[in-house]
Amino acid sequence: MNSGYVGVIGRANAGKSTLVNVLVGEKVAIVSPKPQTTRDAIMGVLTREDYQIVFVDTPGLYRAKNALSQTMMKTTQTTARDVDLILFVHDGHAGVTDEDISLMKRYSSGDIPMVIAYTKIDIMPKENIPADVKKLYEAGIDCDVFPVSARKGTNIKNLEHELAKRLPEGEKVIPDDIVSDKSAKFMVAEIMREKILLKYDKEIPHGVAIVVNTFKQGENGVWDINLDIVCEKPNHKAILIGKQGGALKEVASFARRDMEKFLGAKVFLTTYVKVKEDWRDRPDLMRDYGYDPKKNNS
Ligand SMILES: Nc1nc2c(ncn2[C@@H]2O[C@H](COP(=O)(O)OP(=O)(O)OP(=O)(O)O)[C@@H](O)[C@H]2O)c(=O)[nH]1
Ligand SMILES: [Mg+2]
Repeated sequence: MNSGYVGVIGRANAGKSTLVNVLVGEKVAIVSPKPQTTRDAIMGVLTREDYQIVFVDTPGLYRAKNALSQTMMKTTQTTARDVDLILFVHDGHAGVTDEDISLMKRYSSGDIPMVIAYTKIDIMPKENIPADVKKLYEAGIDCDVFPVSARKGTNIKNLEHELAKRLPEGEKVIPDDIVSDKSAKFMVAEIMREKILLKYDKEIPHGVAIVVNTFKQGENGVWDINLDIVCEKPNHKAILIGKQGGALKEVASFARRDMEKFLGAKVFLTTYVKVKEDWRDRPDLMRDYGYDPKKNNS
């Protein structure tokens, strides 16, 4: 059989996590319309009878403005060096810029083979596709390009087969029943962050970290989850909570519903908003929140 690791790389907001979720057939990574949604390398495993593809979703390429985004970029670079194949995800509906071309060149110039998923074709004129593919080819990018829509499922099966074909021959690297490398506790924190990304604007969601203090299932089957929503400024805290706690109540209720779906049981969720000024530039706090700046120094 063919098996191996596929690093999913591309600009922030390109649609990487959505594509990984669709390929894997389960939600392993959160998704939002805001850039820098994904902060970690997240594994999503697709096991079929005759191949296994281990996708590694990564933080989107973005100009780092603080220690957190620097750490995220390091995570992406480390992943890109340590996979069998790179799946470069490009947002087709955003057109092809010189910056896109230079990023594609950078990732296709090494020893690791690369293919391009040209995604979001459901929201763009189809006639732009051949022109963009030609532009990439003329710019010297010598990779196969697969136009897809993760949202509509267009061409996803074909992409899956093409990726499998390009992986080396070998045994499965991950046991059959494993879909992600992340714990349920991690996913619960991510679900909370996703709802915050969807509800709040500007810097607020980007400055949020989630710390899960309690995560245990009672004898009656109900999960008791207590978490801190850490933000960067007192005025962010006020906005997160909202008038008479209304905003937080709403966002927590959306999060609780998704957590219940994910855990398959009732959830009793309590949330607390805390302020830690500039935590995104403080390595000690970043480490406490799961974004260790030293982790990917290899
Ligand atoms: N119309 C359409 N929208 C899509 C498609 N794929 C992703 N999106 C949307 O694009 C936005 C970004 O998607 P994500 O999957 O979070 O993008 P990402 O590349 O993982 O982003 P980062 O983690 O921030 O780097 C979301 O609003 C998605 O719903 C697609 O095939 N079609
Ligand atoms: Mg993502």
